[in-house]
Amino acid sequence: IEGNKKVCRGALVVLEGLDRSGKSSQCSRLVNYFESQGISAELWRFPDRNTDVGKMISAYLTNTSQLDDHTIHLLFSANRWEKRSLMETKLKSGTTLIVDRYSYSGVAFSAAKGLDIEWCKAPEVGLLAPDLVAYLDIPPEKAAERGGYGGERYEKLEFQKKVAESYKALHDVSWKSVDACQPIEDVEKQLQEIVFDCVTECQKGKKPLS
Ligand code: T5A
Ligand code: NA
Repeated sequence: IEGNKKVCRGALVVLEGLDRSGKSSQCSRLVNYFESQGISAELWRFPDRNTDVGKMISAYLTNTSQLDDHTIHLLFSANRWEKRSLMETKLKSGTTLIVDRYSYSGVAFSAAKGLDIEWCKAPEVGLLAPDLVAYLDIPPEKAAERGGYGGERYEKLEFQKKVAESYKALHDVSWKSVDACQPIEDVEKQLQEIVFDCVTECQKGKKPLS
């Protein structure tokens, strides 16, 4: 006999934006906020540099290895696929996941190199769909001023301008944009409101996980 246990799942929340838009800062603030509200939440990030695939990605990003553009694209995607089932288990057990970059980074960065956007999207099909995508909106020039770019492969103004264009092409009405040029606490407040609404919707169990 199937039980009729009430489903109370976690929300899959994704933060996207250019390098230095403030994603990592805001992701940790969000997790702290939800924990203070008694809501179970975890911080996730892609690339996850700890797996074998993640180590290959990290070597590429730090310019210690060279890879064909298609190859690195598929590795970024594989890095999400290797975490998919754990992601599903966590969400079903009621944990909200605050994810620092996801498929949109994968598509936006590879498309910025000139790869066909439909080709870029294909390996992402079948990954879990986010309940919310929050976009930290900042002009590339402003982002470049923040703390200085490190030495990683994509941290160059000209390339970030192209990434901004690809993000624009991916943006749909369901995305929530936040002005990432505001003081860090103001961005935090706005994100809290947007994300809290999404988390409570998911907890009611009305939105199936897809
Ligand atoms: N990538 C990623 C792909 O090509 N394909 C993929 O599929 C994926 C998943 C690594 C690279 O990989 C690419 C994209 C990236 O180029 P990463 O490891 O996420 O991705 O990159 P990081 O270098 O860790 O992080 P970012 O550069 O993206 O920075 P964040 O997380 O956006 O910004 P954050 O929070 O670290 O803040 C940056 C600085 O700004 C300050 C912070 O204190 C910090 O100094 N700051 C603010 N200053 C003023 N006002 C505010 N509101 C501020 N918010 C933050
Ligand atoms: Na980051």
